[in-house]
Amino acid sequence: MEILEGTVIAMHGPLVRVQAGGQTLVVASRRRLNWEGGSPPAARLVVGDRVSLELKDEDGVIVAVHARRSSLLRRAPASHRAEVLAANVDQALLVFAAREPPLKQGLLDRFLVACSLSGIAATIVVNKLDQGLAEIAPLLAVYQGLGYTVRRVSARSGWGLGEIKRLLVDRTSLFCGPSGAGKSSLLNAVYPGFRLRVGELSESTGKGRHTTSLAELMPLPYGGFVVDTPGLKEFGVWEAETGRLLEAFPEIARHMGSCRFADCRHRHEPDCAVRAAVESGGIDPGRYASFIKILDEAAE
Ligand SMILES: Nc1nc2c(ncn2[C@@H]2O[C@H](COP(=O)(O)OP(=O)(O)OP(=O)(O)O)[C@@H](O)[C@H]2O)c(=O)[nH]1
Ligand SMILES: [Mg+2]
Ligand SMILES: [Zn+2]
Repeated sequence: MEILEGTVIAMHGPLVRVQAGGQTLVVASRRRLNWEGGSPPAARLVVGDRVSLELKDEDGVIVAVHARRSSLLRRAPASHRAEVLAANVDQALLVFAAREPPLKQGLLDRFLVACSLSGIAATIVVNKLDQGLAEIAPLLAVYQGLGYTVRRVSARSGWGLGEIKRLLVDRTSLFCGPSGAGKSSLLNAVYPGFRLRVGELSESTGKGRHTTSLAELMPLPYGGFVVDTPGLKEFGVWEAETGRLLEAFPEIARHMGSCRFADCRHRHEPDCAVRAAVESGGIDPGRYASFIKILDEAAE
C-alpha cells in the first residue's frame, strides 16, 4: 500500500478527481474522513482540498483532509446549511457583465462579504466591456471608492486580459459570478487550452443558461491554478458569520457610533446616523439595502 498526497480538482458525486504528483486519479473517499485540524463547518470534500490517499492495486481511497488554509462559505439555498465553494484559494475574481446579464448589486455584496469574512482577496471583474460601461459606471465608482479593485475586461475583444493574466500567476484563483457573465469565456481567453464550454444567454430572459455545471480546478501553463464555477443565482451569507458582518461594511460601521440609541438597528429609529449618511450620500443606498437584507435573512 502506498500513501499519496494530492489536491481535489473536481467532485463527481461520490467519486473524487485528485491530482497527485503528475497523475490524475478518480478515487473514492472514506466515509469517516480524518479532518486534520478539526472538522470544519461543512465537512464535505470540495475542490481545492489537500488530501492524503491510500493506493492499493490501482484503487485509491481518500483517508485524510489537511486543514484548510481558506474556505469560501455560503449558506446553501435549500438546506440553509453551510456550504464551502472551494478550499485553499488565494483570491476570488467576481465576474459580472457590463450590461447582460445585468449586475445585481445584492449578489456582488454577498460575494464581497463572503470573501472578506474568509480572508480571501476579492477583485471585481467587469467583463463584456465591448457592451459599453455607461450603465454601471456609477456603481463601479462606488466600489472603487470603498477601496475595491475593479478590472474592466472583454473576453471577446481581448481588452484587459494582460492584467488578468498577471493577477493569476502562481496563485489559486476562484472565478465566480452569475451565470452568463463570461467566467468560462474569460478563462478560455487567458488560456485557450482550457477549451471550456460557453453558453448563449437566454433570448427571453437575458440570463445565462448555467453552462458550467461543475466546479473544476485547472492548472495554468504559466504557474498557478484557476477554479471555474457554475453561475450562482443567489448567495446566502452563512448565519454564523453575520456577527462579523460589519467587517465587510466599513462605511456603515464608521457611522454607527453616532446613532442616538446604542442598540439602533438603523431602520426607522430617530437620529440614526447610518440612515442620515444614506440620505446625504455618504453611504450608497444599494450597499445599505444589502446590509439590511443580509441581517434580516439571518434573523429569519
Ligand atoms: N459581448 C460579449 N459577450 C461575451 C463576452 N464574454 C463572454 N460573452 C458571452 O457571454 C455568454 C456567456 O458566457 P460564458 O463564458 O458561458 O458565461 P459563464 O459565466 O461561464 O456562465 P455559466 O457557466 O453558466 O455560469 C456567451 O454567449 C459568451 O459568448 C464579452 O467579452 N463580450
Ligand atoms: Mg461557465
Ligand atoms: Zn442607526
